[in-house]
Amino acid sequence: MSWSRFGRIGLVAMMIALALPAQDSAQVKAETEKALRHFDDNKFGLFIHWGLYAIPAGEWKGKYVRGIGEWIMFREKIPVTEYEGLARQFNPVKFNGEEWAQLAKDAGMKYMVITSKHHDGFAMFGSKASGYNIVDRTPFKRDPMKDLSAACARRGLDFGFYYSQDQDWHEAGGRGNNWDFPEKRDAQPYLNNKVFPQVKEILGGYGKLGLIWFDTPGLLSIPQVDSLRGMVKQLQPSCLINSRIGHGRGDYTQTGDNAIPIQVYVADGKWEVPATLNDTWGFKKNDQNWKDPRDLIGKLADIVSKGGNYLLNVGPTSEGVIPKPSQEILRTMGKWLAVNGESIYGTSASPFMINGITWRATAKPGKLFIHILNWPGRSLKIEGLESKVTRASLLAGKAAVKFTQKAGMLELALPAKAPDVNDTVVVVEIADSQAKVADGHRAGQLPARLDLFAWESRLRGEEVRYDFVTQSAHGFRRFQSETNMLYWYPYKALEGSYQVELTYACDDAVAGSNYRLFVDDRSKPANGSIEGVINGTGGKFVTVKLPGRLDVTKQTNTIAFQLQGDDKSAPMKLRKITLVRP
Ligand code: FHN
Repeated sequence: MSWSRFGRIGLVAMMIALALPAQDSAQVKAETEKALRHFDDNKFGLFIHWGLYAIPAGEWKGKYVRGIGEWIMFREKIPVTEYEGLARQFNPVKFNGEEWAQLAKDAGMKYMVITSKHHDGFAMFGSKASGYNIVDRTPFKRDPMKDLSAACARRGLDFGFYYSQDQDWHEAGGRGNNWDFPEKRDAQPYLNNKVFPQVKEILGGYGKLGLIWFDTPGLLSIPQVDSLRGMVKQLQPSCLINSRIGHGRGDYTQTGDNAIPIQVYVADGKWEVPATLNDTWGFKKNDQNWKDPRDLIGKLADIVSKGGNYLLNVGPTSEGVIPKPSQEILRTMGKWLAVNGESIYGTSASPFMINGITWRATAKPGKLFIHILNWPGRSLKIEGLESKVTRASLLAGKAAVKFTQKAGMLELALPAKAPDVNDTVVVVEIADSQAKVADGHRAGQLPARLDLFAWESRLRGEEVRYDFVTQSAHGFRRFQSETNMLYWYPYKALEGSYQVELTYACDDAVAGSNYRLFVDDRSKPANGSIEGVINGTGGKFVTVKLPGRLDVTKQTNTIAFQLQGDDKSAPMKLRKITLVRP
């Protein structure tokens, strides 16, 4: 056999070997699967973004900096020598690990993930691998992660670390800082000298970790990612790894930021939504756009009903204080969970396809929990349940709920007003262990007309807001960066070609902007868009048929809506888009 032929075969074989995930041992597989079941039962966790960026807190040299607060070094191209100076000011004298862990507990959260090193390269733990850390470079001089991990353990909360394994704006070998380090980077020395040693430190110094939350894997190679995974699993086999380690080497899928799949999503196993309470991860003193607890409790039910976990973020100040509005929101969620937690923890995904925002379902053997998010009035009709209903009752207070069930239609008799405007849960007991649902109504199927409400979208931008009264989003201002948009996330659920209807309201005085509704699958420029003009509606909600088609594929990452050109019609109120199969 000639060398060239052997060479080619050998090269292909090597490429296949490199592309295949390095195999976990049987022990690692077993520990990972057990940890995933526990993670799935947990459902709800606290994310914490805490670092030097809490000092500028969204402002640099007297100027407000748009966008997420922890990216200020990048957005303002702050030189390393200047940004490092923040460490000398960082002295979180009000930090109290017991209080932070208790807040997570009071919120009904079961795990915590905190930034050990974000993209700015600064370690928030005592690191021997890099002197650029909170113990060696700040007046605080101690490791807050020791307190926090111990406080979580005392409360039975799983503890995990966020770690940015590729972006590092402090190091020449890290990715992202081309204003101090314009030359081409070689990642390997950076991995060998900082990433691997630091990940080993966080795995060895803070007890049993529930997970390591890697982020923005960027340009790391498959062997580099495999080395990272291998080290984690060798040191703590039960430590879960999220998909942002890269190259499909995670144990569970990390959705996009604030990105919720629009249907039940179980095809790829376990997943988790990282989400903010306002518009930033790291503290910004001017970001007071706090989400309504009703929105967040509804999102928790929505995510869990689709098979996911909810990782909700706080950004503490440079003094070590979690902003009061964040605390209040989380405690409100905790109060709801204290009464309704049975409908969240340890449940499985809805057996029904999803269409609309009136209700969601979670399940346990012999039971369905119907989460009523938008009160329908004196009755709620649920089509397609074939299992016999034996009893219905309010989860809070246990009062019986009258119902009828005939010809595949379950009708629940409801009080005139919602007992709990955040989410009223009705327990529907059924004769089967697993609910039987009629064809055409099952999770994984789609209706001929699918409503995608603004509430189900990610509101991206600092001006766009959701209004519960009109069930619509408004504030579609346009900016160079962080322009205001809505994103819906198919996550493989929507393949097809659709006509689209738009339901919106727009005062005549502000009508006239152009809009664009488009699909984006990242791999190439948006591969399908519908454009038109926002016409006046006299301020009333109307539904209009849009020209053209929207083609959604398995690769489609988002369906997006934005104004384009000018933003005169920014105050328009968008309630929903409807995808119509022709
Ligand atoms: O760039 C980071 C960002 O700062 C933040 O940490 C989020 C959290 O999911 N992750 C990356 C952006 O997706």
